[in-house]
Amino acid sequence: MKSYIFPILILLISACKNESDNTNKSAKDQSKPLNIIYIMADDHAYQAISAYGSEISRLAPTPNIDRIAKEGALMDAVFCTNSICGPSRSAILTGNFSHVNGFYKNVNGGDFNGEQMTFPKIFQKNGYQTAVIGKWHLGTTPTGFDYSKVLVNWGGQGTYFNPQFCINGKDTVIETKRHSTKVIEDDCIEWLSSRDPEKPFMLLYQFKAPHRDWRPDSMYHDLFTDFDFPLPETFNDDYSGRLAASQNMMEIGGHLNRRDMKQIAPPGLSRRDSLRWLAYGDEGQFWTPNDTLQGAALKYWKYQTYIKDYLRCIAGVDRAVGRLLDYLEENGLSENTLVVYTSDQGFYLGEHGWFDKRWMYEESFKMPFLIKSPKHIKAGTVSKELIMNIDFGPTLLDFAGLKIPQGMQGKSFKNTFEGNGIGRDAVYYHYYEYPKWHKVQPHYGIRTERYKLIHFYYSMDEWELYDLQRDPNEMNNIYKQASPALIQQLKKKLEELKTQYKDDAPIEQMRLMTDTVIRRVYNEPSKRLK
Ligand code: SGN
Ligand code: CA
Repeated sequence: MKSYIFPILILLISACKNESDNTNKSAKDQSKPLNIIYIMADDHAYQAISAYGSEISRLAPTPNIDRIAKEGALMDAVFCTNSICGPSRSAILTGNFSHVNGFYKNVNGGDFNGEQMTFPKIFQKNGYQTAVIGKWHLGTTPTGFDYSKVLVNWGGQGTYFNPQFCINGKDTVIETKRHSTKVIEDDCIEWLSSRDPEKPFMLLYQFKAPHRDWRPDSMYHDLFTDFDFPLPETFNDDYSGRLAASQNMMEIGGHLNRRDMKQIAPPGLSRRDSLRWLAYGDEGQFWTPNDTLQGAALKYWKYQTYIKDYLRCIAGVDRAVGRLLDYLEENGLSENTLVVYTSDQGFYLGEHGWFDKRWMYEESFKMPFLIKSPKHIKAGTVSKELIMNIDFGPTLLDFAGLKIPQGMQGKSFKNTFEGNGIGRDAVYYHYYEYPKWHKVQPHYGIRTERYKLIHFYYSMDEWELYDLQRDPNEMNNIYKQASPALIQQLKKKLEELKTQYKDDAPIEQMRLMTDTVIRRVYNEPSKRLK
């Protein structure tokens, strides 16, 4: 009898022990702080991410970036508050609009004040290991990070080849072998591998690609050589009814320069003359690569050259994202790591005949945003919630269970994934930089689910109104035809948001913000290699 009882007892005890181990393990997992990886490309248009389903992306798919949406969510109405690099990045870091965080222009806009509250600082204070690797473009040394390795050459933009990085604000290194995307990819994996596994982490993983002048890694040169991309519907827009747009300097036909088109400067020129030769076209100067290419054929050639190089740069980014997702899986980190993929703003891929960004029109205003966190977000979620880039910081903090500081204007949208709305019926936008680069008139405006109202106020007084349901390409400015009741309702909302976000200074003061020259003090020369 005794001989039976003994093994049964052992079995019972070990079963109980296993159960308690499992409970402990899952309780431990539940209580483990969430890791965050925030991936941001530079100028990556949502049209060039296949999860968003555009025609272009069907021909140039991004299977790895798409995995994030497949395993998590695709956000389809995320907007930038000021659609250029530095201003978008500072809005994201601080959770505040440009006029509040102080960094509202890339050109003559000074440097980012790193003393203010940013979301990475809160992660750092709460025991997270924090790092930023890649593009930064804010002049001052990153604050709130245990480790930073950021691009510093070419005015902080960095270059695709021979990029220079500044490490922790001190040591500058130049990379002569690998393409910028590959260096950033390798550095992020290396940082993750050498972290303290006992502590949570928060990594900003920020590519230079696919920013102008679109120079892909040579391993992608053979992509897209056997077909051409279709032209967007609005490729030959004549800007009628839109005065500000008609004054732009970002046309595929008129403003792509020789460097963009990978022309080689004639031998024997001084460095200065060679740079000037390559920049020829920026101001609308006519040039053609040979005597025969003219008119529509020339514009077509420029478009194909541009879009193919742009998409080749994205192929590199997609590869890097795939490697990161694999790394997380192989190292048991997938379950407890939230991953975001976004871009600092949208971009024109020939729509309205353009490249670049800045306008409040959809292609540059809308940001791609894919997010996964298996514990919190149901795979395959698609959201149309109106989100702004100032919401990113608060949302990441909220997911990690950290307190959102009172001073942040953005709002967490975590509860979107719990089936609730965030209670917002319009987003607000304000762009300031003028005339360099690309001659986009300063403007502010609002977008609701259906309408967009824009005011160009700098050296004109022009209102534009679009019905996005009937006119998703924003070709018909209906401001003059719309019912007074609709205009009144939208202007009321605009005023409400201006007051709510404290952007209610008189127009003269706004113009002054455009005109004021704030010198860059910290910009990289001291950190740059000579
Ligand atoms: C550079 C580009 C511009 C671009 C700005 C801002 N010119 O100046 O075309 O709009 O950056 O880009 S280039 O000839 O130097 O490439 S941003 O992403 O930093 O906002
Ligand atoms: Ca950018």
